[in-house]
Amino acid sequence: MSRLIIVSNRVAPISEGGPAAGGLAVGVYDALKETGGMWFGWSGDVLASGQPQIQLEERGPVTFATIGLVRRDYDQYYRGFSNATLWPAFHYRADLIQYDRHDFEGYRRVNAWLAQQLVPLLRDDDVIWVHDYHLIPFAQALRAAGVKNRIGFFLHIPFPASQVLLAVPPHRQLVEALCSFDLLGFQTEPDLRAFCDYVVHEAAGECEHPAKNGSSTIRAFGRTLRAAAYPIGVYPDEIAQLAKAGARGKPVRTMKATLHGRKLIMSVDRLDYSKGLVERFRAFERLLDQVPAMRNNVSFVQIAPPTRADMHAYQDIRLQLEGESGRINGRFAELDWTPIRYIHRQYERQVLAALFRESHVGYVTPLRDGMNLVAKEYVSAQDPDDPGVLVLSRFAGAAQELEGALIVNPIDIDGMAEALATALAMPVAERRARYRDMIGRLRENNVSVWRDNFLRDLKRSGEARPAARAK
Ligand code: GDG
Repeated sequence: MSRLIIVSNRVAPISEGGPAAGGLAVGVYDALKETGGMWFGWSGDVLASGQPQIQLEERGPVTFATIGLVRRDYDQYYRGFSNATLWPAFHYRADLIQYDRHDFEGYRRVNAWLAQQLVPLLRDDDVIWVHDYHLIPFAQALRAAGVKNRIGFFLHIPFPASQVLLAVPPHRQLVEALCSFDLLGFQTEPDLRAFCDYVVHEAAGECEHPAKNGSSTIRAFGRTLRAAAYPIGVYPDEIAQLAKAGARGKPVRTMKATLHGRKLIMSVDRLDYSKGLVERFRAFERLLDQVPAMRNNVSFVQIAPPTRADMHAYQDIRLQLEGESGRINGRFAELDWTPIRYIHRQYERQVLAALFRESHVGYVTPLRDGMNLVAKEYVSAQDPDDPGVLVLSRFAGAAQELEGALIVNPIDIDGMAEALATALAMPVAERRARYRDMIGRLRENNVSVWRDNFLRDLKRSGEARPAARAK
């Protein structure tokens, strides 16, 4: 069996039992344990001086290979091109795109350097799976170093419409770099279509879709490769267990006591401008405005742990949100009731799952999101007899699958307020029917299915390569 090599910007922190982060990290780690292999990426350390050295840590059949970044590389590759250019562009925020050609050079330089670090650790029949927008040029860099292995790429975030991608000055180099992979995985069919649209209309390439299921064939930049949508999933039964256990725990029981029987709306997101938090707060305010009976009868808990806090756009959204929650609470709070509990801190997975289970509404309304695992975790955590209702943005990849949610447009504040009112009043029979529909899909398409489908197609994709070389 070929070894699996996972390459991602960050390597999930591993404790004795496996990755602490859960979900995706566990899914990937399970595959690594099965075939043996390596997880390679940045350690998270930023070095003030000196030359970063690769650290190898063996855990049974899996090697964790991590390396630090020097300050300039962190600034250009991570804060710069990855997170100030690609992240806003790929989330349709052309207004927030910052571009500096030195950062793009740094991005390519770091990709090439990371690839050089990996090459001596590779064996001929290793299968390499690269993750996310930080590493778009990685296959090109490996190919330049003579690597002939199969290399796949999964994009966790949306692939933008061509007109938005064109705003990123080196858009053509990025798409050409993507075409150096053997298989491209996107979260949803619309993302795949957006990629094909660029290939056909901006790069004079071809995109051939299969008659039935299966991957599309892309011909562009002198290469032939495959591409398909692989919606990422969760382990729903594991989350349900976690939620049940957590609901018995002290933090959640104490929190529940403070509700005094009021209904609970729950949201959990990294504090990112793509997650639509400001619009979400305003829609909750609109609900209180328009339905006075809701006042003092519903509490909204928003957990939003910090992320990329050294970047301006993230400092801005934090200030804005602090302003909005203060304003809305100032307007509606009573001596015994705070409408919005906004918490800028991380919680344990088990506590989150239990809060999902105890709540009446899961309020997940990103402006754009590749998939949004919180939506899937929310549904998984529910009590089948008395499930909560998911209010979900149409712009989350998850909306393609979770048709049992109340689907909203996060720009439409009135529409979201109405959906909240509908969710809070929904009879149990309808809640159960919606839950059954969604949990069925989540079980069918869990994170193992996502991983196995991608790896199956990656192993097959090698068949397309000889033709590509002949061109
Ligand atoms: C990217 C794409 C895509 C959040 N707060 C805490 C915490 N979390 C966990 C959630 C969930 C994960 O972090 C967030 O995943 P999302 O999918 O919601 O969003 P991104 O971080 O933006 O992820 C996204 C994903 O990649 C996978 O492909 O779905 O579209 O943007 O698992 O539960 N976990 C803990 N404490 C917290 O306070 N323990």
